[in-house]
Amino acid sequence: MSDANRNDIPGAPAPQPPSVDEPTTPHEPLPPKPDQEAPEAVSPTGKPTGAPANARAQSGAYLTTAQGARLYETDHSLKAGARGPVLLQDHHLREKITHFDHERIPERVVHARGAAAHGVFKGYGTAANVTKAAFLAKDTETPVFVRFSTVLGSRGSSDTVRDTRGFATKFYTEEGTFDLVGNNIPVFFIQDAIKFPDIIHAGKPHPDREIPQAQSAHDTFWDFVTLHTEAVHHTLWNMSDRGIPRSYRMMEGFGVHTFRLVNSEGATTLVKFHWKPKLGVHSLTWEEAQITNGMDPDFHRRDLADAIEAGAFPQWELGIQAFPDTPEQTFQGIDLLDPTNIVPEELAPVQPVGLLTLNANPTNFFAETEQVAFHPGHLVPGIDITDDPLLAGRLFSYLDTQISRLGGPNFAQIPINRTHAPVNDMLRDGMHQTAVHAGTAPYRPNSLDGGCPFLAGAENGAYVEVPVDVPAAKKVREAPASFSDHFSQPRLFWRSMTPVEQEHIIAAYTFELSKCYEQAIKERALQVLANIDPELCRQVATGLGLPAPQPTENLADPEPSPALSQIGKRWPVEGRIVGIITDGETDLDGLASVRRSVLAAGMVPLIIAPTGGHLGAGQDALAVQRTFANARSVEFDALLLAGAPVPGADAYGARDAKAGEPSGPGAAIDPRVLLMVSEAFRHGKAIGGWGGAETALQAAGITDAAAGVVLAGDGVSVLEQVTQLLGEHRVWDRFPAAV
Ligand code: HDD
Repeated sequence: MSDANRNDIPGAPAPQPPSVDEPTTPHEPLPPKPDQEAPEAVSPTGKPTGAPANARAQSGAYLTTAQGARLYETDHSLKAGARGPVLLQDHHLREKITHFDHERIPERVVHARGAAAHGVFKGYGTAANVTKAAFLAKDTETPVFVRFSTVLGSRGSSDTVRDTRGFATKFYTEEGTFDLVGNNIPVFFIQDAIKFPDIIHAGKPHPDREIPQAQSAHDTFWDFVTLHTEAVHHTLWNMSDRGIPRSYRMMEGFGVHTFRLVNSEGATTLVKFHWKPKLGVHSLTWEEAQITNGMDPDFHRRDLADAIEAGAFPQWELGIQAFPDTPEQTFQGIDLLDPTNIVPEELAPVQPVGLLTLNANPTNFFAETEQVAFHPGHLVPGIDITDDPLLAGRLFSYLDTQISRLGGPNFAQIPINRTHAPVNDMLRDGMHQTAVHAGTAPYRPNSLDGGCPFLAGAENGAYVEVPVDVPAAKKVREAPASFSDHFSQPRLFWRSMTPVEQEHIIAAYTFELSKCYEQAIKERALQVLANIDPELCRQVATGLGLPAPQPTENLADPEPSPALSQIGKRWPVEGRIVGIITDGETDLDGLASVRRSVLAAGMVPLIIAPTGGHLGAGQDALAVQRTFANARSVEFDALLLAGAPVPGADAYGARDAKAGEPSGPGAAIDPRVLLMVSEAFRHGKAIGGWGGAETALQAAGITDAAAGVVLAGDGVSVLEQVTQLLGEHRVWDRFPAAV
């Protein structure tokens, strides 16, 4: 268009004189225009992050197309007449359906099912002697995003399956993002990443029928873990109560590998990372887990989100076990490069270095929980890797899988994955590029973009390799001899369990192996168990109806590690769920004061009544949260039976008895109440009652003298004792039990 023509257009800008600068003159890169900036993360708490307003996905009050054109209707396709054919020219219809057709992305190849939360990590500054990583070395706060997951199940599978749980933390530090991609079990199935596809193929559903979902109780899993005896230790942890956590809030987390920390003097220390939950480590019983799979497949996801929403923010202390960085990379004979090993805490105490608090739920599951991408190779200055061969393969796998899962190499620009440190990389273009890179010289050195970006120098840079000696060696495909002890650590774990925990392990092996069809696999599994402990083997063999083989290994005699047991301590009760069963005759004043006391103890009271609605009327009316129809014992950590006003009177639905039904005390008590009470009793839960509550207990076959059953005149004193019992998680005296 000529200048003469442009001037013809009303309002067109006047022509500018040509630039006097040569286009090749070096200059600082121009900042991107505001409307070209990549979207910023929006604070989960709704607080401004400094992100430009145009970064929000939704703005304006009107429904629009993706191009911002306002729509006047969205429920009817454009047609030639109300009964006529739909017209192809309907852009809104095509855009809406096309976008919907592409809403799904591939789920993670492992850890597909998860739940996440935002939070903050407060470094105590106590790690300064071992690392220069500022978020650990300084008394400072770092934003975090944590995703918990199961490993084997697909995205829609149940939460409470027997499996390892992922515990992945993204620290948005000022020095770049550090990801600690760990599990709730401190050891791994395999010692070399080259076997990872194999163990996962074995654990995932069978390729012909795609069953069973999210289970290890099938032939291929047990085939693999009995043929690869390095898997024995991790499998034993999975068969223990650690495989069925009560809540994500009540799990430990482990970095698993040994990492190398570097301090400001350049001195190095080998460490293992541990997350210790403030609420203690607690598990479901196997029967609870199975019932929960049906009653509430989202149990763990809901539990985490509800607790955070209620302000019961879960917390974990981060700790490290520190070992001298010797050329052997062993500690008291334990090979630190073997990820099937733990170092007992009694030998190397876990030293606290910071506190994690999860305080905000994600705003959008897909944008955050689904699209977050962790990587064990995301390191900051002061944290380095070791030569653990399992870790080496991971360093390759995560970026690789994410390119496929997140549709190209630019997923670091997705809001949840964006570092909080300034980014000036030389990575350019590619699918889903949302940044508008300025400048002309994405290479170094350059003389065009003012020489920018500059290098940090070894002092401040990340990925400054510690110059450790690599012994002169031949290329081989083999493991060191020290990797071949597969039984002494499992034996250590077994011997560190209390009798109740051992009972659960025996039941778990018996259940899982009974689901295998191949006799040879069961027999091989029994041989493995004999090499852990003959009594464990004998009891599982009895359950399977098979002979118990003799050990083929020399059984080690390790010192037990009491720190591995979950039982015997007292823990805070915050966030515990207390179910209160009522009926139409419950004394409402007493009920209200018990409810207040539950809340005052930081727990969650849920009133269960025959029908929904309210108990009482007016200002003092109490909302019913669960009914006999939708409640099940597994939802509650403790059960209270709010007594009938007249002691001894039939209660809990008794008045609904139909003619012809058996009579007598408790005979007509609603069977759903009896089921709730008897399950809670069987699962070792504290049960309290007052007033006429004993009627229901007796009808459920429970005597008031039974362990963990509290009966008293008023609800508040019952609750006090029940709260004491809850501090120990379960009434362990009721075990070994039928579950
Ligand atoms: Fe892995 C995901 C933890 C070994 C390959 N892994 C993944 C997640 C966790 C772990 C928590 C989910 C992260 C999230 O929430 O998005 N993985 C571990 C631990 C391991 C381990 C603690 C051993 C110590 N993993 C491991 C090996 C390989 C992988 C040996 C491959 C050689 N892991 C992957 C993966 C995943 C993954 C395929 C799937 C989705 C993803 O990475 O982003 O790359």
